[in-house]
Amino acid sequence: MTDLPEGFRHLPGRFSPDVQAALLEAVRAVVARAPLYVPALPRSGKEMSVRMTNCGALGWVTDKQRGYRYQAAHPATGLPWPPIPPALLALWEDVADYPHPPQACLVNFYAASAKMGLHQDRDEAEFAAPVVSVSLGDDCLFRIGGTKRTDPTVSLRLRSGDVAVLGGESRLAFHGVDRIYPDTSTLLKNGGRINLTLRRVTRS
Ligand code: MD3
Ligand code: FE
Repeated sequence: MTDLPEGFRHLPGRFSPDVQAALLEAVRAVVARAPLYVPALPRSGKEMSVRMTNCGALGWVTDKQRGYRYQAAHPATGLPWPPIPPALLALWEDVADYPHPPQACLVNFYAASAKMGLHQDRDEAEFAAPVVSVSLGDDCLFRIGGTKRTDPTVSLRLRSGDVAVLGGESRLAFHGVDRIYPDTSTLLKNGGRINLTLRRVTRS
């Protein structure tokens, strides 16, 4: 039994079902303008199982040729990312304890079989800002460890409406999504899980 890393905060049920439905509509509007795409790992070109898009001034993208990076345009359409929905900017103000607004909001879509391997988020230049995550739809099994890949990990279930704040030591903790629990939420008509992560990318 290991402790959660310092600076990790889990806010279960931070959003009511009504607000979750409103956030989902905002995400659908983002996806209509910035379609989900299939990210690929650098060098190997292996496709990830999670589908992604972004909103905000900058978006996190990855492909075989150019690898992990932030950029201002959608990789397929070449258009700027849509703005971050006001309700998510308000959440950041409420929980981030950081004096500047988020620059990027990564939208991850998980079908029932999708997962995300253990990794660190280190493509940002600013680690003093937390990452703020919102879960919508089916539950997942989330795992978080320490700042070394071999550190012990703890698993917890993230549910629709939960928020997680990854600040302090936890900002550089290894983490991943081991599985989705199908049919655990009725929010998404066809099932699956959406995770939104709000981030600061550049140093202020
Ligand atoms: C811990 N997303 O987008 S959210 C990611 O559920 C990512 O889609 C997962 O890992 C998902 O990079 C996990 C919770 C989360 C987000 C960012 C973190 C945990 C984190 C950054 C540092 C440490
Ligand atoms: Fe991550």
